[in-house]
Amino acid sequence: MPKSGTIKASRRNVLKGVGMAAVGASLSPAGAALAQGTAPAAPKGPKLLEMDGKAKLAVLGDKPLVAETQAELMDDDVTPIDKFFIRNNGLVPDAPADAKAWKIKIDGEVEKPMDITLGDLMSRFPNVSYKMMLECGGNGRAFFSPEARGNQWTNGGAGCAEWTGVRLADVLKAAGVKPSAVYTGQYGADPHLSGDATKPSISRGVPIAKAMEPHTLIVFKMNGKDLPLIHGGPVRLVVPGWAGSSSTKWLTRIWVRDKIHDGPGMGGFSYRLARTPIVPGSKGDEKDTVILEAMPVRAVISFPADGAKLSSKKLDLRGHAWAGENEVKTVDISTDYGVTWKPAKVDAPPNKYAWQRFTASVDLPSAGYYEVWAKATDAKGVTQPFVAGNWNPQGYGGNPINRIRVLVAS
Ligand SMILES: Nc1nc2c(c(=O)[nH]1)N[C@H]1C(S)=C(S)[C@@H](COP(=O)(O)O)O[C@H]1N2
Ligand SMILES: [Mo]
Repeated sequence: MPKSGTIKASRRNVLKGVGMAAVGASLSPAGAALAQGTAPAAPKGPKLLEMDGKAKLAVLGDKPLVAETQAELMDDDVTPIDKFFIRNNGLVPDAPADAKAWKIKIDGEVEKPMDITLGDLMSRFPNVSYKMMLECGGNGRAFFSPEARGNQWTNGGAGCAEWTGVRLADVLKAAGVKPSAVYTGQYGADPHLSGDATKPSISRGVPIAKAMEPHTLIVFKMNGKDLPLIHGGPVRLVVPGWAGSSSTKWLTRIWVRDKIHDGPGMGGFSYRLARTPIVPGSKGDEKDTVILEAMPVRAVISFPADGAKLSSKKLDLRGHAWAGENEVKTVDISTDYGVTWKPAKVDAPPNKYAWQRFTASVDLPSAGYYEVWAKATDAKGVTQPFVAGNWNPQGYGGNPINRIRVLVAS
């Protein structure tokens, strides 16, 4: 079977010849039932996160901590904090004793550089709330073949929280952006993995136009609660629809640059796509890359779980779809490996950059094994490929059609 969709999630186990059993065991009790009798022993699933205030997310890396949200935990309209994915590049800084005294520096190509406390920021500028996607640039990396370097995200490096903060545009306008401004250079308080606090773990930025977009926020609340430390509290950026790496956590400085920012995470192959398509598995040329900005269109079935055993041939499924800068127009469902498709019902987003609920009722023709596929298409007509294409060394932009496996009981 080609590596694609959810199938690749269990690739290692598939190679060991246990396939379905592995997925069933790792993703759902129902799946375990489905797998009964199909494999000699159910192998271990992914390591599950054990952290106060967090659900048992799938751990992709320990140091730095990286954990993704299983598809069946992506079912809420607004992702609860405990189910929200975690992506650190360095260590987690200490929580400040007084969050309101946390300082953010705005400098560089501005008329009036400032050092503003979080308390002042909250009271000086209008507070706004939006439900918006945050998605790791590497989401979908696990679907690339051959394997691309980095955390093997399936589709769970994404969530839609309600973020409250102030518009970065309002703050930059108060600082007086000079005509020479081109890009932001953003810094956080998290120490580098080596423990060297003077070395940034990552420092990314965005073009001034995206920084000035009214949904780009300096955020201090997540789902109405003080922003948790693990998600960048007390204050972070949220640059919605774009690779999550630009959404700097533990924000300490926005350096307005007169050129494209060159901090750690901006160079090499980091968050870059191949400008000219390269042979999968080849080295590529750093000079022939472009910066990854908006994330691609994606649908994820959140119910039922991959590997579910269904008691009826009638399946009411649901999930979420999103498309970076764009709105999702249609989601289509196939239960015959893409031969025929049926449109799902797609809800409008509550605001720009929120994910959209889709629901569908499908009648499976008989008892037995089926795959259910979901494919989203955005307002510009851009849809998802059957396999992760445009291979690049660090595996960005992998968004093949989502696939789950179900077994209809006889
Ligand atoms: N300071 C800082 N900001 C950061 C990161 C980081 O390691 N340090 N990781 C980035 C990446 S790659 C992503 S995908 C998001 C993840 O945010 P979350 O952990 O709240 O889900 O934060 C971004 N902001
Ligand atoms: Mo990320």
